Amino acid sequence: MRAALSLAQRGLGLTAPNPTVGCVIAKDGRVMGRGVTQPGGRPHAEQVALAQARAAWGAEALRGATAWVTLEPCAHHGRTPPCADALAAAGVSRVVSTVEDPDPRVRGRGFAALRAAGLEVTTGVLADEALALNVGFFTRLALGRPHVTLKLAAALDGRIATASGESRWITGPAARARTHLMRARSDAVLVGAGTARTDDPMLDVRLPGLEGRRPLRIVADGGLSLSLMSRLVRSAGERPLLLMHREGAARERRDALRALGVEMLPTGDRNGELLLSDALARLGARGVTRVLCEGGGRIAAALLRDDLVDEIAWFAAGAVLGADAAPAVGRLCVERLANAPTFTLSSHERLGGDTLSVWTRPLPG
Ligand code: AOF
Ligand code: ZN
Repeated sequence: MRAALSLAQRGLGLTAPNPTVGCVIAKDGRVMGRGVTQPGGRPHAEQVALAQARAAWGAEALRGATAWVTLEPCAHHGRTPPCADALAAAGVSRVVSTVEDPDPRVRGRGFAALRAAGLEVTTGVLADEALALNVGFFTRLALGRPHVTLKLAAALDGRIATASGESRWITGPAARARTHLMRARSDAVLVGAGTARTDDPMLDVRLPGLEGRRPLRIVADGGLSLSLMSRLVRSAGERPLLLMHREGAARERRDALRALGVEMLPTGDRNGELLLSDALARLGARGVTRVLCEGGGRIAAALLRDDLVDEIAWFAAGAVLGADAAPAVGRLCVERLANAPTFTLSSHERLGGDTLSVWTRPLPG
């Protein structure tokens, strides 16, 4: 199952709105086929692994094999026939899996179909790892919006820029490379308008072997202040760019941005502040499952205030910048500790001279 999970991990950022699933088929101690959900979400992992096993060993050899699958095999007739039926028809005699697929078309029907066909089914193996891997898929199905990770790269006192506004680079190369890996595994990368203006970021993936990843780049830019000459806008032809803006933002500006290949997402607002929950629900509806928010302080605070942060990835550098520097998170107006957003430490590691701590919150329900 660990091998199947690490196969599945390769699909993160590529399979939305579908989950990324890994499948390993083995018999007599020998691996016969491996598969991972293909880019765009199809073919499913089981189909890929079955095809590989058949090509290498012949169809007959699959009789009596065991399939290790990181999510309940599907039971619905989508654009491809159900994986549960395909496993049974191939003669696989045992399926080992993790958790139920919460897609209303599946929800236990895959396991039931396998058992009805006479296969031995074991579930619950490495269930927590399987849930963590596809947390975007599970969050979207449960809440109708993508899973949101807030990335903060800050000094030891939580400041992200000096008093004069200098912010590059607080953390070192290992932390930056990890950020690029996190981008590659996300469906979308989000920043606020202030960060887009001061950093003029590209928000692309610059890691050997992963240059082809093109997560949707999003700027929360209520008044459409983003310069037409910014690197984000200038690269909108090759890498998708979406701007969340207030419904009343200037029409000429919208037309000019659209003409440059930028997609517009008109979003409701409360006293001029974009309703990020609405915008995220719209992103969920179009299939986005994993969003990485890279700041700055204002959008970080807005997301936290509206209870929209599922995970914080906290990169800490060994500098102290002091209260005259910009904070990683803007004003939250928390008066009582009991009302502060709280997270639980899920991992902590050293990255060169910096550290990365990942803090999470359980999915409601
Ligand atoms: C599997 N194996 O590798 C994946 C599954 O639109 P469709 O027909 O491709 O179905 C999408 C649903 O299939 C998705 O919501 C989830 O329930 C399941 N994904 N199932 O057996 C896979 N990716
Ligand atoms: Zn399937």
